[in-house]
Amino acid sequence: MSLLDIYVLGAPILREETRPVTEVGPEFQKLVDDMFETMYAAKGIGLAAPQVGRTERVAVVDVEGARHVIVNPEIVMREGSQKGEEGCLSIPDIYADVERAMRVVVKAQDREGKPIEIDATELLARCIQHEIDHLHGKLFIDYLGLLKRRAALKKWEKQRAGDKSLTRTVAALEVAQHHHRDEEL
Ligand code: K2U
Ligand code: ZN
Repeated sequence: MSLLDIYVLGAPILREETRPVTEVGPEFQKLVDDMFETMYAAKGIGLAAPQVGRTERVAVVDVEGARHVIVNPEIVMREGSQKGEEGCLSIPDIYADVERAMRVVVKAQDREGKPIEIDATELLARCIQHEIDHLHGKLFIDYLGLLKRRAALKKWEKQRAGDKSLTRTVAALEVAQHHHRDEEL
């Protein structure tokens, strides 16, 4: 598995529509594995293909251990509302409150292309809505009012301080030290 570069705000790919996934062969499954590894290394709980420069309509999520690969996802039911703080791995260090549906039911395919249905609430619902937005070129800052969005973009430009690169590299996680003392003895 490999760590992929994350595209940041300003990279055109983040604003493009993704293409429906039509085959889930080994190359696709390697992309999914690399997306999970990159998401964990970046300390995210979701990651969508455009964020790593790919146009496939696929995202990965891991919210409190609920791990999902969502291929060609469609929200078929929305219920209630929740307001909560969001960030984005493509817009580091910018946070703002976003209103989302409290509950969503999503029809998608899994990493083998099998149809799945996910009934999610709270943070998992928020994360899935955030990722599906990515698959249609939408970012959480698009939901902010004019003043809040301007403030966020001003902060983003300031912290970029002239850095024009459109990608960021993610530091590999410390390799988990497996303590098998008894087996070593
Ligand atoms: O898609 C992404 O950029 C990863 C997002 C997903 C996300 C955003 C807002 C709320 C839930 C999920 C985040 O950067 S992952 C970082 C994070 C971790 C825990 C809670 C909120 C955000
Ligand atoms: Zn994001």
